[in-house]
Amino acid sequence: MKKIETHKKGQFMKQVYTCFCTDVIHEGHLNLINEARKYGEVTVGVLSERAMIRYDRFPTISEEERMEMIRKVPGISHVRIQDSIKYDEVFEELHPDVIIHGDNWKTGHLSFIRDNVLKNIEKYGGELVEIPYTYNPNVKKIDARRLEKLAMPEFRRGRLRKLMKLTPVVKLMEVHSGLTGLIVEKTVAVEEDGLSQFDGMWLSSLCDSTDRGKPDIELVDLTSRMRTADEIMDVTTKPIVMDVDTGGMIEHFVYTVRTLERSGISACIMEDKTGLKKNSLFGTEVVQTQDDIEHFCAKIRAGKETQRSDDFMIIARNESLILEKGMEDALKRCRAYVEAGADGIMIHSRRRDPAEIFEFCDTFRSTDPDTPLIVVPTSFCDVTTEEFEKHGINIVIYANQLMRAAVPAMQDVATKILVNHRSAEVEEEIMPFKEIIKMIDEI
Ligand code: SPV
Ligand code: MG
Repeated sequence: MKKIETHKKGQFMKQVYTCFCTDVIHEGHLNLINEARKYGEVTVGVLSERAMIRYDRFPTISEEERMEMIRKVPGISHVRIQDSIKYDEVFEELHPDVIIHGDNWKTGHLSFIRDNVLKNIEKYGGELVEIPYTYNPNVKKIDARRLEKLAMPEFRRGRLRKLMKLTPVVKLMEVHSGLTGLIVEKTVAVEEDGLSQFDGMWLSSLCDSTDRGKPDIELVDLTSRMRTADEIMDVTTKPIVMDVDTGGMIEHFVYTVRTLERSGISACIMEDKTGLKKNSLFGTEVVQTQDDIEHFCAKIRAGKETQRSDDFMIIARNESLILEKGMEDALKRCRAYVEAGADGIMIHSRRRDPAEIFEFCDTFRSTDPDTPLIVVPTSFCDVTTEEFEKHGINIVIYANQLMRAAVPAMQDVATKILVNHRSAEVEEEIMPFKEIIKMIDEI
């Protein structure tokens, strides 16, 4: 595309570009715009919602509202959507003479974006202007308010449904404590095509029980499970999906639904088993009883009738493949669960080969294009999110990997300290004390 050139007092003005990824305009942004105006005509890119959720926080206002907010800032000539954290398209289309940005992107994962801008400047020409990032008490307060909104129960609860519209596959990671919550909240990976992070958290019954040294048999009661949820919610903002095992008796499940939705949990996943629940990955090695369709449907219906908000989801989890009841049984049951009001279907398998999962999803999708499908690829761990997307899967849950990573690391360190009669030998492999302190933000 041809470069835009604007005339001012008989001279061509330089084209200046900056990208905003914010819900609030504060003095830092105004500073940046004032600085940008000194170089020429200013275009502001508004990072799309789709790109924002991969790179930063979930936006608290809509894309259109963010565009409108920026249009109102004096001194800006053009506002456009930037649909990727990478600037390639911006350079191809606008050929900006100047890119202006705060200097906070020189370190950490944000340096990926800076490197991408420098590569584009090498290819297309242009100049990078970096101005000191404004981070005073006022800006800090605005930032804190934004975080507070994200953590509020009503806002957090509705995010799962919003996420399913924004991203092809929602990625949830297991949490079982405030600390694991922080890890899922803050981990950002640098990939070839940009940055990525987990969309939300899975409050696994297995890991919540294991963390307490208890078996995964519905022994840890709702009050204790909610205590874990509260600790996680205290320090995070991402949406939470709660594993509610069998949901218990219908008369009890309705109370569970109220408790979960009021506290800001986005969804619960309830499995179609009854009696003494055992972990699904035991399969047929232990006695596990499947609920009958009518009773499980009645439980779903009771939950749906009880919930007060529109955004809370009750997801039905089917165990037919786990219990070797066959594909027909799985499909028949899941269709009945959707009919009863389930907001999504989790189909489980304990085979390494994903063939039965794919067959289920393809067949289910051929008659039901909309109901969200959820999988837990603990056994079929070779499958990537891109492959799941091709089979119409909407949510992927990494259900226990943080717990499984932590246990052998702790066992190894404990053994080495015993063997060496001191801790010097493990110092190299454990996190420096100063770093662990820095992980935790103080209010
Ligand atoms: C959990 O994480 O507790 C689950 C998934 O229910 S599974 O362990 O595969 O049954
Ligand atoms: Mg479980």
